[in-house]
Amino acid sequence: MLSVILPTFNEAKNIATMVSRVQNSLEGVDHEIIIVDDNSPDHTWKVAQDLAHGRDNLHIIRRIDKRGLSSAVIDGFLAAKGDVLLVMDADGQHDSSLLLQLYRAVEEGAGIAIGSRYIEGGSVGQWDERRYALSQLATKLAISLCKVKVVDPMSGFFAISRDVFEKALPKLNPKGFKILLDFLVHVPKSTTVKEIPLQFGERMAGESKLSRRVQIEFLEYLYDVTLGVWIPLVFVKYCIVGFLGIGVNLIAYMVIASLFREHASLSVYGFSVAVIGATQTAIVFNFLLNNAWTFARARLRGIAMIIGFLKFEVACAFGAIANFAVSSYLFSIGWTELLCVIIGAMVGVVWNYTMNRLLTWRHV
Ligand SMILES: Nc1nc2c(ncn2[C@@H]2O[C@H](COP(=O)(O)OP(=O)(O)OP(=O)(O)O)[C@@H](O)[C@H]2O)c(=O)[nH]1
Ligand SMILES: [Mg+2]
Repeated sequence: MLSVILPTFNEAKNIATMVSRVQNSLEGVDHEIIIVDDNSPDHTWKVAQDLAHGRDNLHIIRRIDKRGLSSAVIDGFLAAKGDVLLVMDADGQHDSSLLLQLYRAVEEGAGIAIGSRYIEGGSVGQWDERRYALSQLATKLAISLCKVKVVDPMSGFFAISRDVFEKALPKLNPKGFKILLDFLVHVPKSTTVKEIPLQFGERMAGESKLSRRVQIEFLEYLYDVTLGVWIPLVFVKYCIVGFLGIGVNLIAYMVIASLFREHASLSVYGFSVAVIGATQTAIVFNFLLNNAWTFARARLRGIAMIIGFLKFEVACAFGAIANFAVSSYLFSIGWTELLCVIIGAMVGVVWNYTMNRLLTWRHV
């Protein structure tokens, strides 16, 4: 049996045409269609639910707390009954006459069958030069990561056997748009891939969701499956923010200290106020940037943000204590001064990063 997954976000005007195209192309073939909609503001889910009345091979999954193409496809696959799982865009860009060929290719032994825009006979349609160049670059980077030989690892139109899906499932990283790439990075090396030429068409109605954010998510994905295996991206971001925080601390110190300076000399009181003021400024800066960027997925708002800030202060204070304890211990046993300071700072960073992940931004 074939399960066709149609991920949708604001495709209300296209979904009825898509369902009938799929059904016409699969006449006589045992199949089901699963629409996975992320609670679209244009009520695609409602249009789809109305279409599902009286059809027992059309199912709708409406997700209210999740957003993202890759994770939508995985949720669709998880709900599917078929032994072959297929995904297709719901905007009309994928030629439904290939459905049967992709299905048959997997039935005849391929682990994955891809509608490929870059093999002979395929095309990307009417892209401007910039999008074509970006896609070429992304494709080259992607190919270098794949376990198997493939020409178009970034296609959104492919079929996969249940067996191969199950094997890759525990390792998947459903970030962003590129679900096929994620499979090709995680399938067993022995998986056979068949590519069938696809002429990428024009979107019917509505707008593309391929935003800049999706492109950044792609870069993040590349990091996650390479260096990120050893050092998680959030930790790298946290360190970058911390590094910028040192600059903010320094500038804030100079500004506040200048207010207390009289004839080029600074009292102990003035120095203390400047240090405390600068530290607090840096803590606020770090918190805001971490909340907006490092932990964007678990971003805190309103009251939760204020409570989160207090937790962040506590975590930073503990980080400072850990820093102090380790560096002064190393110094007391005779280590060189600079090494003590560096190791102490590193322990402090890892300590408050861990505390903040556990306490402040728990749902990353
Ligand atoms: N469930 C779900 N579906 C999505 C999401 N983003 C995109 N989609 C669907 O995924 C398919 C592909 O999205 P498009 O915006 O057409 O992306 P694209 O085809 O790569 O880019 P264009 O060529 O610019 O259209 C469409 O059916 C979208 O409705 C999402 O966050 N959640
Ligand atoms: Mg599209």
